[in-house]
Amino acid sequence: MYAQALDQKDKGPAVIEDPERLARFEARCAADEKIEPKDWMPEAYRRTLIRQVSQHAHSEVIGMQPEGNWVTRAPSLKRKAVLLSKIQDEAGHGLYLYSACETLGVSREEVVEALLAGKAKYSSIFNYPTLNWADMGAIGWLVDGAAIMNQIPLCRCSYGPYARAMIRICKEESFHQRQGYEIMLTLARGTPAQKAMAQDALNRWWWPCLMMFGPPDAVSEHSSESMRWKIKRFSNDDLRQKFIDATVPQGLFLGLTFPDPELKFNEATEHWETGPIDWSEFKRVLAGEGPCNRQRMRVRRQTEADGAWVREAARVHAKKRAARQALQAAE
Ligand code: FAQ
Repeated sequence: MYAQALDQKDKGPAVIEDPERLARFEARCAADEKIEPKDWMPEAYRRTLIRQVSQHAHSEVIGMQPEGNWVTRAPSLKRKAVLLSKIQDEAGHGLYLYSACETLGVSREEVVEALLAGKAKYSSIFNYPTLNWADMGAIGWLVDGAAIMNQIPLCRCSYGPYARAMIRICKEESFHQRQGYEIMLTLARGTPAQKAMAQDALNRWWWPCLMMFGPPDAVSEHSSESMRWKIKRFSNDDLRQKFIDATVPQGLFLGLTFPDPELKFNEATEHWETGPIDWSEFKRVLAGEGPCNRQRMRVRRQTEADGAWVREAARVHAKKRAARQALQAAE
C-alpha cells in the first residue's frame, strides 16, 4: 500500500516508508502546505526534487553557452551589455537552484558530478546551435517564454526553497523574454535581410521549444506523482498548449510564419493546434545525439577543470578564516 519501490533512475535503494508519516505527508501536500527542509518527507519526494531541481540548475548553467557564443559579436554596445547581464542572470539562477538543491541533503559537488558523469540531464533546448544574431532574439522570446510558462507554476511548488527561488527567477525570465521579443521586433521591422534572419531563427527554434515542456502526458513517467505532490501544477501537454496559445499571436504580430503548415486556430476550443511533434528528435537529443550535446559537455567539463584552482583557493581561505575566528573566540 504505502510501500514505495523507487525507480532505478532515482538512484538509491527502495525505501519502505512509515505508513502513518506518509499519510500525514500526503495530506499536507493535498492541503497545499509548504514542505520545508527540516520537515519529514518521503525519500521518493526528496529524490524527485533533487532530480528536477538539479537538472533545472544544470540547464541554467549550460544555457549560458549558446548565448555566450554571441557576446563578442553583438551588433552594438547596448545589445552586448544587455546580453552580458542576461547571461549573468542565468548563472545566478543556477546558483539559487543549486542552493535549493543542497537543502535536500545533497552537495553541489555531488549534483555537478552527476552532470559531468552524464548521469543527470539538462534541458534538451540547449543542444541546438546559435547560428545568427536573431537566435539571441529567438532564445529570449521563445526559450525564456517557454521557461516562464513552465516556471510560474513552480513558484507554487510544494517545496518551499524551490518555490521561493522560482519567484525571483521568474521576474528575471520575464525581462529576458521581453528583451528577446524586442530583438525580434527590431529585425522583423528592419531590412528584408534582417527579417529573413528573424524568420530563419523562428524556423529553427519553434519545434525544439515545444519539446522543452517534456514528453506527452501519456508517456511522462514522473508527472502523476509530481502533480499529486504539487511539485508540478500543470501537465507537460497543458503547459505546452498554454505556450502555443500565447506565442502564436506574438509571432503573427511580428509578421513571421511558423514552420508548421498544419498550424490552425480552432474556433470551438479557442486553442491553436499544431501538427505532430517529432518526438524521435527529442529522444535523439536526450540520448546525446543533438547537434551540440558533445560540445556543451566538453565546454562544461573544461570550465569545471579550469575553475578547480578557484574552488581550492576558496576552500583554503574559508579554513584559515574559521581557524582565525576560533582563535579570536578563545581569547
Ligand atoms: N530536456 O516524466 P517527465 C531555461 C526528461 S531553464 C531534457 O515528464 P518531469 C532558462 C525528464 O527529466 C529550462 N530532459 O519529467 C534559460 C525525465 O528524465 P529523467 C529548464 C527532459 O521531470 C533560458 C524524462 O524526460 N527548465 O530555459 C526534458 O516530470 C534561456 C521524462 O519526463 C526546467 O528544468 C527536456 N526538455 O517533467 C536559461 C524546469 N523534458 O529525469 C538560459 C523544471 C523531460 O527521469 C537561456 N523542470 N525530460 O532522467 C520541470 O518542470 C520538469 O522537470 C520537466 C519534465 C517539465 C522539464
